[in-house]
Amino acid sequence: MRLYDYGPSANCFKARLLLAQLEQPYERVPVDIFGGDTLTDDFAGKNPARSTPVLEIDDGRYLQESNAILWYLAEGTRYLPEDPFERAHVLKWLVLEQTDVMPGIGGLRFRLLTNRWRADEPEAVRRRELGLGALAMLDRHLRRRTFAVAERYTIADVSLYAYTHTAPEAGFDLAAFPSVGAWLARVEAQPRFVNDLEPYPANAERGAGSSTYG
Ligand SMILES: N[C@@H](CCC(=O)N[C@@H](CS)C(=O)NCC(=O)O)C(=O)O
Repeated sequence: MRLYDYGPSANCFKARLLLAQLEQPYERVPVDIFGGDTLTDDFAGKNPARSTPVLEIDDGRYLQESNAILWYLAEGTRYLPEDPFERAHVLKWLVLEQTDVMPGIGGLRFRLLTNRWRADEPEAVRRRELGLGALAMLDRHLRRRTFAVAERYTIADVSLYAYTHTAPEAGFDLAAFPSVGAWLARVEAQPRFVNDLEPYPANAERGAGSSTYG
């Protein structure tokens, strides 16, 4: 198994975290997004959307999209429930992670940290509203729950954790969301938890590299 992977991407970190918790051996293939690696025809052959992560399974087939990768890896393990209703709830959170958490927290954080946006420009303000809404939704949900679904740690938590824990770097104050803070600590206490998310390198700065982000 191979993971085409960018160290500072929390979408990639989701896959790395679950692979570590599953104790699944794999080869990590670094993709330098801002060095132009996702712009090549070779990479488009692996993922037409030109994004990381991409999982290559042992028969040579490719799987794209972080949450689809989590689902595939977790199937048949304790990290994905068997009950159809609980599975549907896991799927619900994987969808909300992509529609609200990733753009509202992760996308904002990336553009602020790499000087693509100022915090007061309209698109940053819009994303901040989305992120605040996502944190409020999670906080309400976690007020009386241990984990996102079925009162146990699942890939819904892996996925939601990835960008939620970076919220302070996007300017959010997690003290306003105490249930989220307590849940982040519960995730971090899980067996074989590892946070290997890397900082953005110099070539990720606006104008410094060559990528789909300009
Ligand atoms: N929906 C995708 C988003 C993946 C994504 O945006 N990946 C970024 C890094 S966080 C990427 O590889 N971008 C490279 C590019 O667009 O050139 C997923 O969850 O896997």
